[in-house]
Amino acid sequence: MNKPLEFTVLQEDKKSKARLGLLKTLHSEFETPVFMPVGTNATVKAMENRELYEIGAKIILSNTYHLHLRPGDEIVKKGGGLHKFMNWERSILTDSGGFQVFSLGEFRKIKEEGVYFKSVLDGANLFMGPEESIGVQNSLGSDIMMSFDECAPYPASREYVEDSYKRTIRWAKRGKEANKNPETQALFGIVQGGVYKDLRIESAKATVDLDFDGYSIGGLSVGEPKELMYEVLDYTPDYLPKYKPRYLMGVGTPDDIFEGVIRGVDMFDCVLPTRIARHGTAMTANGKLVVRNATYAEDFLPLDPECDCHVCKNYSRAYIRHLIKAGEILGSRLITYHNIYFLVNMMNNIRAAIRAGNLLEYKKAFLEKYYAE
Ligand code: PRF
Ligand code: ZN
Repeated sequence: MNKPLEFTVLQEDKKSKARLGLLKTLHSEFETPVFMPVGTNATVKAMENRELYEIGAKIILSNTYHLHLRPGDEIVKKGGGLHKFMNWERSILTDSGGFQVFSLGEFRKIKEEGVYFKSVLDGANLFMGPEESIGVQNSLGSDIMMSFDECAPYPASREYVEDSYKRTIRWAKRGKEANKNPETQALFGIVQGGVYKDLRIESAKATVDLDFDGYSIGGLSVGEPKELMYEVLDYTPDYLPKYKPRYLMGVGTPDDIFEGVIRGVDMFDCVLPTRIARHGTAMTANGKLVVRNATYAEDFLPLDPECDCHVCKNYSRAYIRHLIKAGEILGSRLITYHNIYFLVNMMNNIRAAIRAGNLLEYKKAFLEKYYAE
């Protein structure tokens, strides 16, 4: 049987659980830890693919739920699959829709067979279960698919979280059996269990028993204190196979990425850099910069003087502020480009630091500067 995904651990950090890895899918190969820009509607908002290539993004994330509702996975399939439809040559990871059904659904009812919900677009009554989710992801043809899961809210009772993680395991098994393309599309299992240590460990063990191509850690960054998330990340990776990729879902502030990397996480995604860009905020080595602010009206420096990106080499804060104030879409585009570059570059530096054996020093220096008052 051909393998849809190959993962090699190239080097392990001596002072933390961080690892440098090489991940190969049928569309691209790249080193990990990696940051995946979010392209929910088959587009990383405001970016053209050639710009993402130029930035160095090797894998993007897209959403089963959104593409199923619009334009419909049958249309994407007719268009030759998601890669061809959006003309993206590199890797694509698709989230299963489990999380999106919960965070976006108007009305939703969780049953053993799956989730009944109303479309946010036209109010139609819809259903998605593990077989449907994998079916849609098979039509999209993503390189890495996610199991259909339930992300319990925070806070949630032990009883609720226990029920929910156990159902997630049963759904993961059904989804794996429903996968029509195991030779071309990898499938990850998702560990849930909230912030209850024993439930997390049981969830991890049961998910690993089902044998997936990689493992996601879900149910975090849903409103719990950061310390609790780090605590879960302290032990969860120990129950996952060392030689398979680990993905921390929906996590992507610089501090959380560093905390995840030193605990053994390989993949991250977050809407933060693209979302704040559209509201006029840039990420810089010295922290967030609200370019919108009047302070920058006559500031002719680049967004981040330490950045080598195309935007920082060609445009000033004053100009970009003017674009944003005038409601010009180029303003959003330029900040989005820079913010994605910023995180992709941060990941490059993280991998270089693992290689050089000075990750903890780099982490300290980066975070002290980024979060300085
Ligand atoms: N499950 C899925 N997608 C997700 C999450 C999850 O728990 C999260 C939680 N941070 C983000 N995206 N399927
Ligand atoms: Zn820049």
